Amino acid sequence: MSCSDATRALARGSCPPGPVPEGVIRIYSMRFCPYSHRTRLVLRAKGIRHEIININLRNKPDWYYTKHPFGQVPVVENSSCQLVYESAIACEYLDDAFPGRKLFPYDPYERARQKMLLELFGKVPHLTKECLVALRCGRECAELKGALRQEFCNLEEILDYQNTTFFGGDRITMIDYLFWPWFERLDVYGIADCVNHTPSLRLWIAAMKQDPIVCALLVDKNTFLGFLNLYFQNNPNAFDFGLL
Ligand SMILES: N[C@@H](CCC(=O)N[C@@H](CS)C(=O)NCC(=O)O)C(=O)O
Repeated sequence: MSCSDATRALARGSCPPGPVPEGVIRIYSMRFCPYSHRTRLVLRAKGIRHEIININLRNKPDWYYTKHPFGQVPVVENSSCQLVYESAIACEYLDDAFPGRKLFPYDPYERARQKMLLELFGKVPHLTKECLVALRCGRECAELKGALRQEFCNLEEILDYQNTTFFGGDRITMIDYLFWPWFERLDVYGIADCVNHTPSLRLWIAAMKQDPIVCALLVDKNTFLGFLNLYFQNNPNAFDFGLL
């Protein structure tokens, strides 16, 4: 069993993996996917024994559609063949189903509040992706960046109002891990200046970078850029960039 993500992505024509061993959780993932990143952060934070199966999203194995109706990652599978998809739902499932540090608060109001924050965050994934695509295609993206800055201002207001380091209080909780993957990517996507006017959010980013779980999954910038270069050339080997 490996919890390293440095495995080649399975593509069309590959054999489906066997059953998930007892006591292990499997995640179908992609090394550079922010949604999978969320779920891998939670697996690590909770110390859950897991194996990672990477999927080639440009050349998906046919069998993968038996794991997810649209063939998206991440999907979590347990040894009873139960499948959970949608990253935020998979993260909540892992938090509920496994012992150890609880990432969502017990308090019903605080838990509801984290879910409201997740809704507030809702436009960020799409906007960051749109900015990336516009920049990579040489298109004007001032308007998109303006919209993203506005979303960041909303998050900044929350931090300022709460006067806490993290979104759930003074320690890292689920909501921070659910947000983090998009902030880790701002630099490689070429849009780090979108947080220039949100100092509290920048402090949060700095605090997140101190977290050992976040550090363990940080992707080296050149590897990420190498992936993006191949991805935007529609090269199906993009997903294995940086592997020997
Ligand atoms: N809402 C989903 C989004 C997952 C998603 O969009 N994953 C992307 C990779 S980053 C994917 O699987 N893309 C392949 C496809 O849509 O065919 C979640 O939160 O899990």
